[in-house]
Amino acid sequence: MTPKTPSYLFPKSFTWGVATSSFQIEGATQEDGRGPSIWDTFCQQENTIVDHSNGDLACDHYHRWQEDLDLIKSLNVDAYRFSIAWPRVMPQGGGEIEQRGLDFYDRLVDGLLERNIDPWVTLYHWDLPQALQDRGGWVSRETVDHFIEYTRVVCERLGDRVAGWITHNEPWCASVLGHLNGDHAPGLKDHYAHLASSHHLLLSHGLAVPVIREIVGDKPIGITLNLVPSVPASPSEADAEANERFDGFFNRWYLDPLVGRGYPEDMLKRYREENYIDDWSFIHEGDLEAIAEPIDFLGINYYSRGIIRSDKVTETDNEPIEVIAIGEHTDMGWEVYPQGIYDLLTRVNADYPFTSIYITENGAAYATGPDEDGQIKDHRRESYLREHLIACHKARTAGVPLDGYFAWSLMDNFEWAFGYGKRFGLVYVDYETQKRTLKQSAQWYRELVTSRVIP
Ligand code: IFM
Repeated sequence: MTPKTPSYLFPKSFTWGVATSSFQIEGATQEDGRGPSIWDTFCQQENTIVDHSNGDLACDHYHRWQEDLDLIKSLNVDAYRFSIAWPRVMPQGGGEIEQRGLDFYDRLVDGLLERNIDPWVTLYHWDLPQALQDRGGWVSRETVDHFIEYTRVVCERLGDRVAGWITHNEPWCASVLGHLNGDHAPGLKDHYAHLASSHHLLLSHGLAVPVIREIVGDKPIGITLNLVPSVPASPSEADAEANERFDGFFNRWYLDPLVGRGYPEDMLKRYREENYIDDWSFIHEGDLEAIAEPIDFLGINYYSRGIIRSDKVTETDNEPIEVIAIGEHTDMGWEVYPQGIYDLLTRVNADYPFTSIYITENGAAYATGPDEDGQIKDHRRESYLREHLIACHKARTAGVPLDGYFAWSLMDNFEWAFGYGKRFGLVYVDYETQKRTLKQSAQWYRELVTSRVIP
């Protein structure tokens, strides 16, 4: 008898979605009263974006949103995760509210509901108003207060219709890439800025949760972390230690305080021993309790794993970095490692008490464009998604409360410091004409979400 091919069926209640973020797709950076964000400023600086591009036009989603919602509808997904551009809603970060900015998101939310798609909102996906950066940005505690003010404004306007709320996207990126190695806006390279910003991002999350809850009621509220499962490159003690440190630096620094464990002791000890910073006064009494405000779900973004070597450390901060030496890679240079999403999900579930988990991003950059017939045969993306989803299915079978999956990304877009060269979309964007074309992976994804079985 030939063995039966396993069937990977997901329940009806499982949420299937696609994701984007404001700065990466909207364009229209100077329209309808939007204030500048730190990414507008960063793009204007020299040697920040590899192709010297910016977000001025991006995917022109601000004008083409109806067409884009039709595209999402054509994928048959349950949900769309997008972020709100803070400087569109509050151009100065606080105080004055720009109604035209709020109106845009109001129309977007209604447009989704008309198409029977659940809107999932991320409040902060890195486009901080420049006016707040001028006063210290996330290094300053004042930004926490403004985030709460902004959160309230958005929830009061959209809270009756949004299905799920995410406070922050990937605070590791905002604090480390933005404040420690300078690859992202605001481009700082400073130890104090790294830790103070990470603390203020987490604090603003914790303080925002009850505010959101008070306004939106029982809708799910969470935060999204980019997590990297890692292994030592060799059995040496030094690599094992580097791996432990990497895990503390990348994963536990964000996970532990969210569940009331405070910052990891081993990391605090290391930072103290190395005199990493000498002023910890940014942590006030009560902050750790505030960060640990219970949430309804944890959002996880997974792309690849880390293989850690003690002799490979980052220039600015002596942190171990992952060495990717084996296997197939995406255009980002990231190893394709589907087992990692299983390892990560089961580890988070074993070590932390989250009762619901969503994969809020997963996907791959491949530049595949249209062939002579105009077809985009992105087999590698389809296979990447398929293998990762099989691993997600296995994680569910192993008891992980994984309740949904959002593919990154709906369409090709501005990939931060890499500009427009890295294409993560299920939908191909011709940046000259702004024409959108479904890739083969999009058609595969539609089949999956329609049948709820991995094809
Ligand atoms: O494009 C980004 C997204 O903004 C945040 N998560 C990772 C993606 C791919 O790098």
